[in-house]
Amino acid sequence: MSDTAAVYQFSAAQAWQDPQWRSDATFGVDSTGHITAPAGSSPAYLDGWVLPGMPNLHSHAFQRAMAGLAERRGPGDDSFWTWRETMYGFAERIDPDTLQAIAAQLYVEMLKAGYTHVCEFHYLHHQPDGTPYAQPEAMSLALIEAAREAGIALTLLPVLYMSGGFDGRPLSSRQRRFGNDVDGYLQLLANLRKHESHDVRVGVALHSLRAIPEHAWRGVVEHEALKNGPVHIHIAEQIGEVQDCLATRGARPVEWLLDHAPVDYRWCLVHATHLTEKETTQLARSGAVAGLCPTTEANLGDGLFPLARYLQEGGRIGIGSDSHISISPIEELRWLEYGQRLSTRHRNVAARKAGDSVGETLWREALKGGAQVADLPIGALDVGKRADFIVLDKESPLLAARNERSVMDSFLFAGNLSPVRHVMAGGKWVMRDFQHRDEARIAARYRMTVTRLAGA
Ligand code: NGQ
Ligand code: ZN
Repeated sequence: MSDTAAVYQFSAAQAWQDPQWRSDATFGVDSTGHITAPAGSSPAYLDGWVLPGMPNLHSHAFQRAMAGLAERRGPGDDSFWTWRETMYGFAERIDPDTLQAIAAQLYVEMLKAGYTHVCEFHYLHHQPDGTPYAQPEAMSLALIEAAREAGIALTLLPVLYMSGGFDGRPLSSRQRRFGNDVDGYLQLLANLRKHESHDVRVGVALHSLRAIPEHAWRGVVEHEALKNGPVHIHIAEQIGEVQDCLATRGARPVEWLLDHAPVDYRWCLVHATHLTEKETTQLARSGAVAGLCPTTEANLGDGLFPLARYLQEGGRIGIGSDSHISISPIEELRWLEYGQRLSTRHRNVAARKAGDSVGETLWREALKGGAQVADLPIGALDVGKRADFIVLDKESPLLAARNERSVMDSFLFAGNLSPVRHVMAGGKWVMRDFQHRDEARIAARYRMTVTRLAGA
């Protein structure tokens, strides 16, 4: 079979081909897992609503295993920073095998929820005391292996992490395993790029302005071999970070970044919660993507992103499940909109003009922004894109009597039982009839692993 031989032909009852549903859609899938033009042979019928799978643009896989373990009140005022201490304590116990077991389970759950791709913002590089593993990229390889087991596309973003605060202080003992100097980091990237494939892309991540000394980031972002790839960074998530940045650099985090770095379509600014109106407009016009993680941002008490103004200025967004307190593109998008309704006391905030559907607007924008910073051909049911799609259950009572105008809003706002019935990722059926192809084995290994972690 040649590389371009069609291995599937489909026709779909209804397929989302931006900007609308099409009832006559037909397409093929080749042996590399990409969409081709239909080739005429009798197609298999996809009896349901067919949507491009959602890219998840921000994940720290290991945090899934501590979801729900930081919801009990501590001795003082709980905050992002006290949660971070709990998280650091948990991170110390993760090794390559436990990481693979946790990540594979997480990625199965993502696929079942409708994510067909994940950007892994990965900073647990070394052993807990900071010593490299015998194979220095062992933790990254565990993530690649987990993605392969689950069948999800991966943009692996090894993270550069150098200092413990804006004042340039060294890493704390609990941060040592995150650290690399620029040369070590570039070597890690070079080693990992050998593992790139149709399913795996490697990009750059800078942990945050507080973790990268001013002199260091340029050598990475402007490095010849990395010049065209994505660059992700956490930014302006917490007020404390804004204040520290003002105190040490005389500017707010996003203001500083826009002034000093070549922020453009390659960049994903994760959270970007605390923005002035000027920053909001400038970020929107930069072409970068705001990486919004509404359930984590709510869980950690971050604040609300100024969505209405940002979209009005043409800003690009994508969604991430970040700490994995929830794994559901529906819930991320729903809370993105609900946060705005609660704070502005208006409805249908994300929709741009009269007649627009909020559900369609959000799904469409998150597909586009996620694909942009994933650096893989995803996010649309078009020829040449990865065959990454989900089929909503046409038997679901939720979708009864829904049509092209209403189905996306019912899917996003009204469902608590997910109607995602089948999932194809990279041309392979990873979920059929609500069942992932390897979910029993992966879940059993996950249970054993977290039970062992809990006893350790
Ligand atoms: C992280 N997570 O790197 O896992 C961060 C917390 C930090 C979120 N910000 C640690 N959601 O920002 O220093
Ligand atoms: Zn994060």
